[in-house]
Amino acid sequence: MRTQVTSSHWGAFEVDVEDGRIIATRPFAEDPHPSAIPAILPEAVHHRSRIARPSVRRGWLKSRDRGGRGSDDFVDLPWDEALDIAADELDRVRKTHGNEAIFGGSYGWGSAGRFHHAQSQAHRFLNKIGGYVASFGSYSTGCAQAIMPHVLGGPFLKFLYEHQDGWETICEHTETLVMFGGINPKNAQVSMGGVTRHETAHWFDRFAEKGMRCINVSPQRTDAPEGCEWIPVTPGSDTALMLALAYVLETDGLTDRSFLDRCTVGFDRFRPYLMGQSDGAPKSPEWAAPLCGVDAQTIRALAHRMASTRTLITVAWSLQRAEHGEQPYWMSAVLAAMLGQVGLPGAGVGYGYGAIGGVGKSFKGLRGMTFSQGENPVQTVIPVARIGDMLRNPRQPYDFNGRREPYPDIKLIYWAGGNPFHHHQDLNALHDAWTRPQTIIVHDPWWTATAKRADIVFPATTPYERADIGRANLDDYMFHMPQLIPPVGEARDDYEIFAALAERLGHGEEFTEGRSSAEWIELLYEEFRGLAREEGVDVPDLDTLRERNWMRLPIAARGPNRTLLAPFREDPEAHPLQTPSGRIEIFSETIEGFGYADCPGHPVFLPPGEWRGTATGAAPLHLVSPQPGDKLHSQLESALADVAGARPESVIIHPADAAARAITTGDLVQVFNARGACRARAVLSEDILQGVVALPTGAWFGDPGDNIDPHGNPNVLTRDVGTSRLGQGCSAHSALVDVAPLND
Ligand SMILES: Nc1nc2c(c(=O)[nH]1)N[C@H]1C(S)=C(S)[C@@H](COP(=O)(O)OP(=O)(O)OC[C@H]3O[C@@H](n4cnc5c(=O)[nH]c(N)nc54)[C@H](O)[C@@H]3O)O[C@H]1N2
Ligand SMILES: Nc1nc2c(c(=O)[nH]1)N[C@H]1C(S)=C(S)[C@@H](COP(=O)(O)OP(=O)(O)OC[C@H]3O[C@@H](n4cnc5c(=O)[nH]c(N)nc54)[C@H](O)[C@@H]3O)O[C@H]1N2
Ligand SMILES: [Mo]
Repeated sequence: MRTQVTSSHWGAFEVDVEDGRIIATRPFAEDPHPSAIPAILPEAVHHRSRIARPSVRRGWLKSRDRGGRGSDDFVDLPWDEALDIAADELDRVRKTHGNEAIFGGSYGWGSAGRFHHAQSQAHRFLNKIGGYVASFGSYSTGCAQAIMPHVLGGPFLKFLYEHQDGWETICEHTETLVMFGGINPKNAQVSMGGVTRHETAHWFDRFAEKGMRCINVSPQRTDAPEGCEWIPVTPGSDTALMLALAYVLETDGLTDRSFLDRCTVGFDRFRPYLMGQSDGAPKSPEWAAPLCGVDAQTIRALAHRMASTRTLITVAWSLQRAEHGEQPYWMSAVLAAMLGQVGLPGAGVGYGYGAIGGVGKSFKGLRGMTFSQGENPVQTVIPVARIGDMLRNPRQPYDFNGRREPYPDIKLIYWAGGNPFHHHQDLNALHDAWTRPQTIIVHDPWWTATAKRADIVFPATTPYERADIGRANLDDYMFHMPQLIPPVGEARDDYEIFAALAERLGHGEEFTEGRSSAEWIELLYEEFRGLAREEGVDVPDLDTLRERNWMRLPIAARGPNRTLLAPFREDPEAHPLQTPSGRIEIFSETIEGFGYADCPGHPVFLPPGEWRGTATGAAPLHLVSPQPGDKLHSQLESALADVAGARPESVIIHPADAAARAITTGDLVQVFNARGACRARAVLSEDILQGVVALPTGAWFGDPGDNIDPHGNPNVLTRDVGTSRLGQGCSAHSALVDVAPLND
């Protein structure tokens, strides 16, 4: 038996290997709160749901049929034959319809590892063969990435990862932490590319010792660690609550006028709306209370507390993964500006603490170790969550952040490293839209719902079957991720698959530049080493790292560090924001100029199409579909689903809502609305607001014949609409459903 360490999106862990099989995993010794996710790895990696061989769908192979996706069987083919077929098809499509007919956004998390990053591999390959239609943003923060540059300037992700206050700063200075959507250590288990030391829970212990007041404003108590106060709030109503807090500041003389004058523009254009002069509705606590479910007295007391103490407002990403998700993001910045504490350590506003483990950590940035994707000759880009819309409406115009463009007419979809039949909303509608392209090619290690709905499927290796380097910008460890086992079945690395296709299409040399993956890793690593040296960080050579398996980089910031917007606060003339005015934009002429009713020139409360305010007898409950605690998205699901009693997935429901439906804990239920239905197992809890149910994402979507999804995938229920014409993000958290008992 041999034991080595590897890294993953959910952290580092030790792996025991015997006779070419992973037999056990154990926590990494330096991780104070290791994730339990890797425990299922031995079962998952060797699971019967692994794709054994290249597979081509029978109906497509015979007659280019498009209707049988998801129900047809597959023909196993030798690699060379399957690669020939895929290359011929790519060539046919690019010659007949142009590369604008190839959608290669290929969104998804895939696996960690600097070189074998499936999405980058796919993009590089498609660029080399003439380009592809790309996608912008993410399901995580797509809407925020569109709205926040108008408000605070700068790429939003740079703010988030490089400038926001670190945990040390918060611990030292913050007195009141107001968390819209909570800060959940369950989600902080993972981080893009890896998080080695899981520390979020530990920071909350420190906050408690210090006597910091931590207030979780969320439909679920469990969205923040135990010991935090809980203000239950109706999903989709946070902007109303923030407006009422702003109203109290303004009417009780607590607005920081001098900060607004120095550092913001447009308060005078916003104030008439806040005070109700422009629409006859003062945004008072009495106005907000019935909308958000928080009583007026609580709102007043919270506003006073926020104005009289060092207060940090944090907003979870989930709030913008909802219809009109632009508004709570914009309004939280306005509220922070009115409090006048923006730019002070431990105060102001921050986004996505706890969403992933890396947010709040501060490290010296090190560049390098990215596999170049090259240039995309095709200019067409769609907002990532509009894929269903795109497939349904070829050549039809749509709006996005001030531009109006037609959707491309897609004939071929290429996906490697993502699972759209996990991540997209309204999966039954996506299944129908998915019949429109002529050809779908997918790489995945497992027979996911997406692989099952493809025409050509290539089995990809997992990270345990190839060597790589593990390193993330939000982490201070670096790993040589060894090849632990031989490829399972006939799986090949994404790189090998793309190299073979590029070769057949006459671009082999451009794709590989004559290098094997080992040579690429060596090259990327040496580049990184050189750049690190320039930053004064010594990194050993690759052989040494391979020998050591892992190392900690001396890049952690010491002591209280980073404060968001401190130089700007100090001197807004000398350090302007990258907004048109150089200030925080409470009113945006740019956005006003777009003329969007669903995102006007200043923040407003716009109720979602589906929320408690529009609840009907047919769909009376608000569904939130958070990330799963036991895994990353849909990954490792096939093995988890084997555990007795694990599926269908659990739905959390308030005891009063359950009683009205004669449901008790453990009952098999169906969750349903006009878009679809899924099975679930009821869990009664007082920790969720009455009228709301929570069903995590990640259960594998079933087969086309199922009229009720067997495992509990919430995306059969969610609505496929953009957040607004501005952000066009994903609106997963805005959906109404009902729940009913089922016979077991
Ligand atoms: N209802 C609802 N839906 C949501 C959300 C929500 O909150 N609610 N959240 C959204 C968010 S924020 C996100 S980020 C998405 C996540 O959606 P995805 O990122 O698409 O989900 P994953 O399950 O991580 O998909 C990764 C796929 O890559 C495969 N894979 C892993 N390693 C490799 C590899 O080396 N090569 C190849 N070829 N494949 C590999 C895995 O097997 C898996 O099928 O879901 C979104 N969907
Ligand atoms: N274990 C694990 N961790 C993960 C992931 C995973 O799959 N598994 N995925 C990662 C990814 S890709 C992402 S993007 C992040 C996502 O991180 P987040 O966006 O923060 O996470 P969610 O789980 O979607 O939502 C968090 C909570 O928001 C609350 N919520 C929903 N709607 C509203 C609302 O309108 N108002 C308020 N106040 N609260 C609301 C819900 O109760 C929900 O539990 O998580 C990351 N972390
Ligand atoms: Mo995400």
